[in-house]
Amino acid sequence: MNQNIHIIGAATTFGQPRLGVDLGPDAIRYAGLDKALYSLGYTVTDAGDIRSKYRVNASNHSVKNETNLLNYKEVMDFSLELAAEVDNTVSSGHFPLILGGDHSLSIGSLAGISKHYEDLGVIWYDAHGDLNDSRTSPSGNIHGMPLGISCGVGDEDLVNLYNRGIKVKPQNVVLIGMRDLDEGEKLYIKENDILTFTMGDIRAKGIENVMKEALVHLEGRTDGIHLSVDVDALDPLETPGTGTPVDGGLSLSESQLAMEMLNESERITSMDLVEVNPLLDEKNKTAEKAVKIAESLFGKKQL
Ligand code: EXY
Ligand code: MN
Ligand code: MN
Ligand code: MN
Repeated sequence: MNQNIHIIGAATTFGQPRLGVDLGPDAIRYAGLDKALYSLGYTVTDAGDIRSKYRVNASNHSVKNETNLLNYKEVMDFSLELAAEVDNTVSSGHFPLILGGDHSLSIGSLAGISKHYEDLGVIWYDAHGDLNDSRTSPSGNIHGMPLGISCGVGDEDLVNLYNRGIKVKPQNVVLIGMRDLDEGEKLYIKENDILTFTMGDIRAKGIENVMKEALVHLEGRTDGIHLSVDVDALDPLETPGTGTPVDGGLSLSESQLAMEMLNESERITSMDLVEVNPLLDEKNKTAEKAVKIAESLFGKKQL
């Protein structure tokens, strides 16, 4: 594992309608992220937050463009800024740890990271596929679209953001924790043969076997793996402070085991940790779980 971690706060809320997710990066910091990683022996630097130059207010939030995309300009500008910061982080040899913020931030993080890899793998640990485009999306919320956009589907300017062309090949993607997929997403997964582990699969096989299969699938075909953890992958009993909770999710302990296995693989080259919304939380519990997930990825073992 890269011993130099660079934390980037991606304080965006424009990918979805619930205010407060832009406070996620500080909530995770206050839960002790820096100290936890430092204690594991890493060098940790923190870029502070990238914050939209647009202020959220009733007239600019949740405005649709002509193609069913909410807060399009805000998401576009933010993604460009984040992509540049992440690109610089990888160029300087650091591990980018991007704290969210809503999941639309992955448009920017993947745009910046993918410049450095020929065949980037992506593990998408989430209750949702985030594979919609403006036609399939039931909501118009761009946080339901970042993986689709990164795979080359949807709005042309978002797809070609920062560097032209697709950022991730669908065959290099693994979905884990799925339990809320829209019809268009299911079709896209099927047509592109994306390796998908639903909660049903995880209950049947166990998380250990699922992670083994995921790593075997990405072996050989990828030259780096980006891990995108949406805290709503966990059950809402564990992580209530998030905007789109779905019952029947992963436990903390299963997630820690999954992260430990990724640590042991030594294949993870960047990470997003997203959708922590302290305004929806119980005493910062969700941010505390997010810190535990990060600790496990960076090598802390459960007893
Ligand atoms: N699939 C739904 C939509 O596109 O609106 C819900 C998406 C929620 C996305 C969350 C963050 O992972
Ligand atoms: Mn998500
Ligand atoms: Mn590339
Ligand atoms: Mn989600």
